[in-house]
Amino acid sequence: MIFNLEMETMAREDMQKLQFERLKETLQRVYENVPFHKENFDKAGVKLEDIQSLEDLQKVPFMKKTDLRENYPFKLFAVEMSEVVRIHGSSGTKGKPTVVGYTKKDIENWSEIVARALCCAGGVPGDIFHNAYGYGLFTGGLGLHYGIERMGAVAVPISGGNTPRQITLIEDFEPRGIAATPSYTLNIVEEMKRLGKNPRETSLKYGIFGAEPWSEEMRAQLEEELDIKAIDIYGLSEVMGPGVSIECYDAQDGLHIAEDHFLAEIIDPNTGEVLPYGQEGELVFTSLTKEAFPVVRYRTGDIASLNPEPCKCGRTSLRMSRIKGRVDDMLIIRGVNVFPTEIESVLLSFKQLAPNYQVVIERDGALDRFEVHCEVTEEFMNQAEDLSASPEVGKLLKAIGHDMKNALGVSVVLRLHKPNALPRSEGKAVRIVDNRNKVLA
Ligand code: DLL
Repeated sequence: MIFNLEMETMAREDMQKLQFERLKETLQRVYENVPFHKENFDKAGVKLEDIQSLEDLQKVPFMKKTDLRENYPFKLFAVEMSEVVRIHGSSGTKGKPTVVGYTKKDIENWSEIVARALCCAGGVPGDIFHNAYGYGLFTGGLGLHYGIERMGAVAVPISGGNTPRQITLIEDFEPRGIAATPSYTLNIVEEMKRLGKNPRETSLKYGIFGAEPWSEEMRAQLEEELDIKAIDIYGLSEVMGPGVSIECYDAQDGLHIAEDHFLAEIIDPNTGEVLPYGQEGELVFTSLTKEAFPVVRYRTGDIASLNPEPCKCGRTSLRMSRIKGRVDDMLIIRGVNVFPTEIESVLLSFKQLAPNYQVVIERDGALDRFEVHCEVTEEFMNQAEDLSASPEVGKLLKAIGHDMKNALGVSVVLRLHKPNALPRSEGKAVRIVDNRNKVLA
């Protein structure tokens, strides 16, 4: 182990003391340097002296994604541009992109956070590491890259796409670790099989998967197909990028938060009230060390819960559950709340289905109609021959429908497709297609 685990194994009171010291510094820095934060404090009637404990942070108003858009591009930066060495951001599919910045020190901290995360996930110095996250404004590629180098491993900066070449390089370079979105990794697996190769026979031992919601069933499938440990890594550009939290190789039981850098809260997304450990709600983060782009009570939109129990790996850090989904991606089907990951769990328990699906929402008069589109595997297709007529298909649809109803509490309309009929992603998979406001040409 190249890092001492001091920060990850600290007694909780000591960690909370450290967090409080860093919180005070952060709040002072943003109050003095970012008009948005000063206004937020002043409007809420909160003074810096009012924050005398970690709990007092609850007096401070939240920050939301819209605040980033309204302050586009650099108005939330807390340092002069001359101190900024890197910019990242979102693709901006909904209006203006969101932009974040890093100082030299921020990049050093982030690299160390990711290196620590990789060690937690089973990485060791000397590993060759295949990094198939996209390089660019997205934080996945470069975020992982700097951490791989900082750990003392060899980064293969392949980025996303060109799947046959990914496979060639995995064969030739013999990496021990791989990082990509879970959905893209399954596309690589699919392509390997198409090329007549056995994905279980690669040199890979562990995979660092995140950037999109994924289920336990998806983990089981990745581990089985590639004969690796599939580790969940979480992060978001607003807070830093990948590495905010990660599972450990030993337990794979919740994601350890890098608490010396990020303070986590869970709130009720409707009322904003802070919820106790164990309860599910929206994750909120405050950065504790960031210089260029500090965030204070940033509402992530991600649904999870927190667990303060020490882990069997020896770490004492707060763990967050796997992300169930995003608040905005929650589907309300006849009054029942459903996340795409819950649909995924049911679909992936059927061996006849490929791990690729989309939920399509259409407007049907005054009502919304939800259709779950999924693909059958090549094997099933060979057996069934014709998807519209085969009795096998009828049986399969009935069985999936039954399990969906049991798991979700509502029945959904299922549409089966031939293998490879649905679009594949090279990064984050698009699981929800919302056609309700589509203007027909
Ligand atoms: O996706 C950072 C990242 C890169 C994380 C590589 C992990 C690996 P953004 O593009 O800003 O940053 O998107 C952040 O992606 O709010 C979640 O909704 C989702 N997300 C990220 N990691 C996970 C995960 C990167 N492990 C948004 N499970 C977040 C579920 C995740 N959702």
